[in-house]
Amino acid sequence: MRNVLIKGILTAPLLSSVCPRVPRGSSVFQALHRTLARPITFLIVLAAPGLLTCAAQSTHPASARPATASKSTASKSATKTPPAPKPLFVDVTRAAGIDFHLLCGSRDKLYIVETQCGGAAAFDYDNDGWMDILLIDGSSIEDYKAGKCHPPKLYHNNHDGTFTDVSAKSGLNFCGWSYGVAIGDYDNDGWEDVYITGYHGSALYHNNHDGTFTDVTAKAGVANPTEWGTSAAFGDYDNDGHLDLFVADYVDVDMNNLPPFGVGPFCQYRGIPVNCGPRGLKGARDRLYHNNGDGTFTDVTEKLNIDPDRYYGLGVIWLDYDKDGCLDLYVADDSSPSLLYHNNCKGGFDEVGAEAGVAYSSDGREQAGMGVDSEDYDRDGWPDIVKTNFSDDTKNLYHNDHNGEFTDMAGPAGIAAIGYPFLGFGVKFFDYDNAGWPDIFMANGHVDAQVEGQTFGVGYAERPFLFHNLKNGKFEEIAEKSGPALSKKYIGRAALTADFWNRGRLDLLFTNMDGSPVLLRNEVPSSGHWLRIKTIGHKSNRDGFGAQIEITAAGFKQYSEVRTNSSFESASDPRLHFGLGDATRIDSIVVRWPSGQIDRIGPQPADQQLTIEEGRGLVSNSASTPKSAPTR
Ligand SMILES: [Ca+2]
Ligand SMILES: [Ca+2]
Ligand SMILES: [Ca+2]
Repeated sequence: MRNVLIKGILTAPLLSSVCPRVPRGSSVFQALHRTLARPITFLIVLAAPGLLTCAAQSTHPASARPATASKSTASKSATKTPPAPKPLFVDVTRAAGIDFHLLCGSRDKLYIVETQCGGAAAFDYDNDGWMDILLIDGSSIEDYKAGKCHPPKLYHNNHDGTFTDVSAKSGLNFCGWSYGVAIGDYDNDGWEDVYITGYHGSALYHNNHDGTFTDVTAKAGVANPTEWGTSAAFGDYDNDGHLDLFVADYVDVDMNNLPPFGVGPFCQYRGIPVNCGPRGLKGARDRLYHNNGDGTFTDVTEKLNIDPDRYYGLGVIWLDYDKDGCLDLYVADDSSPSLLYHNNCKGGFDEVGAEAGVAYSSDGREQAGMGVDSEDYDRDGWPDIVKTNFSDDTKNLYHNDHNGEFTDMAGPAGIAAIGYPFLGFGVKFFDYDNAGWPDIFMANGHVDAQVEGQTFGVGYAERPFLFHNLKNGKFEEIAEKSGPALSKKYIGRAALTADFWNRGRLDLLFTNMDGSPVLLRNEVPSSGHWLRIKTIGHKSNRDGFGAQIEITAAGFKQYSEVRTNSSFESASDPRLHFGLGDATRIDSIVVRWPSGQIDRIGPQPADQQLTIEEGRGLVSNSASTPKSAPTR
């Protein structure tokens, strides 16, 4: 995460003495990929004279952008003074009964362990058909050492716009320093279970079907005891019907011997003393746990050669980018190459991030990846990837080229320049206006409190982004036009989407460092028609994670994959939501299950939820609320 100037100095000069783009997949590139993984090399390069010029070339063109972008935005808003439009999203956090304060060490963020808190999940823990909310708390160094607990808060959805804190009886009694959350029904009993990541100790909670959970970590063997877990995700990589678990692990630091604030080359940002790392610190190895189907997991990290270079793992998503029916895995790494594990459909993976074009920036630099999500934003039938990065860097919009490779379209799509000075964390594709085209939400917020008040155009608290899909491969960033809630500055971390009130609209929730989360109710005035699909697997995993769904409406196809874990330390509504625009019916639905089973459903009216079971097809449909017809 440390600044791109350091990254530029460290990486760009190595790629070539004249800084051309190194072709992806070239042997030179791959050799550099391997070389760059070793911290010792960074020090050598840093010390080498004459390399700063190249680094400056690499970073300069883009560094000129933020000033231009913000200037033009400012002048536009100053001259136009449009009437205040109706807000698209309204902050209902307090009105909904959410009363939560995220603790994550000191407000000055003196140590790296104080910078990455804030996991959150939307999931239906009691199977009443309404999405509930789980908010993960952090800790402080003092409390952690003293054994003082900061368990998560579970909020039950009351169906009337409010939530009730049911934490006390939930049994979700995590004690330690927690960061992220993954949701999945690991035992296929039809009830969602909870995995909470933590510093040197994560925990799996089994859902007891009565509003309580039991800590089954020890039996399951997923304690992740020596790593600092951040994001995690359930996905069935071997298609045996049991959800496996991937845990992104970040940095290997000793809580009793944390690197002193501001001391050393990796503890500076633009000349300001800040918390140290992750560069200069030992990475923690990501872990993959195979579900044995009997309530236990086997750590297959070493066997399957997962993260051998111990990159700084932060974001993770399971997706089938080549649509071969076997789930692949993409990991956003901080200050190191991001990794794409191609599933060989034989129980193993080949890491192909560099060849596929998703390991580095388009000009060959390591980036500081934070959050990640996937949808088919241009409706060509293939899943694309969005990834957030550190400040002084563009975020990535990786377009799936259908041949195993991706092209970063952030620049042409209009998300690169505006995002440059921002530090992005949680990120979600979601069709907020039900137009039929996925839009993008990004939660922003820096990791260094010391940047606040500086003059170089990077803030600590930052406003989020709402990128509206213009249906032509481009996006328009409209957060400041969408009302006061998205115009404010936050220190954003997790971000998730859910149809919290079963209205056929996707709402938002994101977390805010050292503060309250933000629950945003979707109030888009002219929302399109919609379809929501809940999947129930039988031979496949019960959640249906990994199922590929293609719908056709008004002559257009939309493609999506079932999952809950993505973004940053987050879990979103697992029910697939499709915006339909003006279409009042869906002509066909095709579900390809991880088992290989294909279910086809014929014409259906819009504006309802369908429950589709593997091998049985459509088993129930419900216009979830009688007055849920879209406002036209
Ligand atoms: Ca519920
Ligand atoms: Ca379960
Ligand atoms: Ca499995």
